[in-house]
Amino acid sequence: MNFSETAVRLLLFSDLHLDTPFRWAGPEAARDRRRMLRETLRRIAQLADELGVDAMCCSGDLYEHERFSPDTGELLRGTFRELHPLPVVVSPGNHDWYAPSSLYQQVAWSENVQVFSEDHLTPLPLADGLTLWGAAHRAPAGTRNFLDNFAVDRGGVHLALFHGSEQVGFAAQEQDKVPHAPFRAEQIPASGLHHALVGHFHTPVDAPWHTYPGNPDPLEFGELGDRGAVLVTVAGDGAVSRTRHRVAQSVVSDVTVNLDGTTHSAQILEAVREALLPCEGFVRVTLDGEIGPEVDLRPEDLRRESVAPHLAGVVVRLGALSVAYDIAALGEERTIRGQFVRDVLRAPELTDKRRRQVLVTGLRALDGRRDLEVR
Ligand SMILES: [Mn+2]
Repeated sequence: MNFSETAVRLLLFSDLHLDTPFRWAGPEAARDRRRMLRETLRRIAQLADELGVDAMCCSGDLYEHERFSPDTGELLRGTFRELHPLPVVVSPGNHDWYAPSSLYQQVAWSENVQVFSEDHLTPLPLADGLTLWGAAHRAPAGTRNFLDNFAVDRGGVHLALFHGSEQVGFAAQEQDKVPHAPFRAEQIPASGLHHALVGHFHTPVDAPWHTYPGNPDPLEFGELGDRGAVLVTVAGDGAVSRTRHRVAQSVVSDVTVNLDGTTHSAQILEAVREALLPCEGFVRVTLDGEIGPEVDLRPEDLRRESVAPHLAGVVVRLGALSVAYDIAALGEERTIRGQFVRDVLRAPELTDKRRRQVLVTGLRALDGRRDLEVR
């Protein structure tokens, strides 16, 4: 293929996280979610075929090292082999790090599969005049910046494929994580690369010098952005254009149910049922509003079987939920809880918010309720 005459087209994806545990879901729902990830891989491969791309590229976290099974290896081997002779190129990340124990070294890959295995960028000629540079994480943590002291050593157009944390995006994408293979965007052109195809951030990024496809099938609730597989078209002068394709096989959504004025638990059940009626797939329910003090609310009463048997999974969380106690009236009572209210109202060291939390939690405990920890 002579690259100067015709553009090269690559299908990029990352962070599929096959076999991820989905700890927030029950065992059955989690298994269902993992099946969806497998179907998403099949969909991406099918898309590569439909689009007639020149290569399929994965920038890491294809699967989870601690959790993969022989079935995962067969899924990957079979899916990639069916694409033969289309090149399939992988740069391992921090979850699918390259080692003797990894699938990358255990599976008998077809000859179209190329896995980068060095801890520094090495060249793979993709077409006449187009070089793809890739590297591997070789441990689950502590991988250094692949772009430090790197410079291309030949002419033509240069792309990089690796798993790493772009430093400006890092703060927004992962507040409390340690950066893996951190790099600065300006290092990409400075090293002679025209563009970097990267993985690790789950929220998609289309930056001038780099592209994060984002996880293609939902891993969490509340994921934003146009995630999926990215068709990357590379022109003869190194200019890159990107088209995003949705490939998700799971349906995941968020619903907020307002419980203002609720006085007993059957009303809550009804409200949640009604809100979930038009939904499908996996839904996270957030409860908010002000409920009466007598409501016996237990999230375990809101299991999928009782509120929405038509859904694949339901997760309930308490949002800005409060209890409508009449504090002034309670403070007049000649009772233990009246005394409790007076003591808390007099305590000088409490902020207003904290005072309210102590009152509501204490009053619920005095009512014999430990069901609801109020925020
Ligand atoms: Mn990662």
